[in-house]
Amino acid sequence: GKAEPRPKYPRSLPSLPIIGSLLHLAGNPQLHLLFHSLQKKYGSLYSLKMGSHYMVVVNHYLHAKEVLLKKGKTFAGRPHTVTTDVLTRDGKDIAFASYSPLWKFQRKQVHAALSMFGKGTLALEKIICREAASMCETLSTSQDTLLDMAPELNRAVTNVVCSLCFSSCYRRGDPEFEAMLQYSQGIVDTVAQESLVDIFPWLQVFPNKDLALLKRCVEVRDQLLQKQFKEHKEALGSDSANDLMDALLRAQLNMENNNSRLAPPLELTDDHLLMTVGDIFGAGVETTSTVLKWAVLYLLHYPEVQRKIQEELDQKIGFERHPQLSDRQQLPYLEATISEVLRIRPVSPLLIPHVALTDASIGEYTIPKGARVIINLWSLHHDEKEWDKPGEFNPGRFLDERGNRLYSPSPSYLPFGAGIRVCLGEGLAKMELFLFLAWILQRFTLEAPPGQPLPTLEGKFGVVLQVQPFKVKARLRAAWRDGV
Ligand code: HEM
Ligand code: PLO
Repeated sequence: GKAEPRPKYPRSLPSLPIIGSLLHLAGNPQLHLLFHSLQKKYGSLYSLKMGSHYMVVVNHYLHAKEVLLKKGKTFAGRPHTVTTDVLTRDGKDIAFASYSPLWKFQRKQVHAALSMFGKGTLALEKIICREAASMCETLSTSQDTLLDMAPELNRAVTNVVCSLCFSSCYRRGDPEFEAMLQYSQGIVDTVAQESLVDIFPWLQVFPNKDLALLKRCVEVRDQLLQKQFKEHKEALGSDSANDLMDALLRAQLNMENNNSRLAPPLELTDDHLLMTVGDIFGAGVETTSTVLKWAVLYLLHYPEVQRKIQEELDQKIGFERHPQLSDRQQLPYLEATISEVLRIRPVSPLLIPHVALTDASIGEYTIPKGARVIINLWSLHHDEKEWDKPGEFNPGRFLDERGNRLYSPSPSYLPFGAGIRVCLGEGLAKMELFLFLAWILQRFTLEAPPGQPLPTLEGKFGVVLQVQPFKVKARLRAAWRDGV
């Protein structure tokens, strides 16, 4: 017969020490930027082979969509790594678990619970507004002083997911909340970093003290989860499920009863249940609070954007009532600003690595089974062919000439990923971002500390693209000053 055409593999980086030195130059390795810039030399799709791990880096939206959408199931695997295995008890969660029937079941349960407690009802809107009100109170008491908004933003979003997961919330200064802030920061600082070691093992950038810190933080988190688990299990009634923990406990019970009909049987163990809640809790807090911090920082850099949002708020809502979700349609400029923040500083600049579950291809290139596929969202969102001056913060690109909202001005925009691994919290996150920002900006004008250079817009690469700490002055706007 005819000879098979020879497989064509993505171009591979020949001289790894070059990257090593680039990383050293960068000091703090900003992998998304490095992978973005390597396109100049190696094209938009290239590979790195290090030790036993073959990795492919995707920088173009056509390839990204092929991986996530067209061949989503083929590329739905996740790698095991040392740190994520510590965090998730060897991948018993959703985000860091590879594709399996049980993973599918976990996703489905969470999806159902989130829509049940979320968009269908007004309950979630009420919770978010309660937290927005409390945050605005705190901001007005520390008016005109320089304030790090991070803990306040963090408490607000924490309480939203706390309500959702456990029907509980924290007051200011609650020691358990302080402990939570600490462990979560510890996890963000250490988890998924060793993937660097996988790529550049000679760098030894992952010292053991980081692993020890991660283990300590995970232990604190696990105690907190365990306590909620126990309380919910004891209180579980026969009819109503009040939160995600209840919903999963109920699913676990149903499963035990119905398993005889399922072949092969699935088992949602206590570990799976806890790690699933841990995922939603962790994702719920760290992603949304990070975006809020980026939004505030960009408003300091672009006061004219802040002014425009406030004009829109004043016109469409005024000062007699609070913003609500049904105002979203009426506030396209605020919505466009949120979209632009998610473009210019994607929370998850390299997504979570995908793994090819079978031999596959991307474009004309052969991808072997087991390859790790990194989607560089940063490259998609900063592609000069798709975005006019991608480095510039310009909410206007998400509006048409009449000021109407453009949902996606370019196909090269995927802040929440796509396909079977798409973010589970997109709806929730968008509600929170809209309401928190609308509440804050209706009442306050945010200003940078006077007489100092503006805080840096440079992110810190990690499992989320973090904002470096900065302070703001929240000034009560004129209409609110005479006591409302
Ligand atoms: C996964 C973005 C908020 C839960 C992801 C992924 C991205 C993302 C890019 C990875 C997709 C992939 O690997 O292909 C965001 C952004 C958020 C946000 C930009 C905020 C603006 C949330 C919230 C929750 C959440 C609030 C929880 C309620 C998850 C989960 C996954 C995920 C569970 C893993 C899905 C899987 O692997 O199957 N998110 N997310 N996210 N997100 Fe979000
Ligand atoms: C954040 C710190 C928490 O303590 C644990 C945690 C759980 C789920 C992770 C989240 C962290 C970071 C953001 C992640 C999320 C799952 C999906 C989300 C990775 C590590 C994104 C943006 O992909």
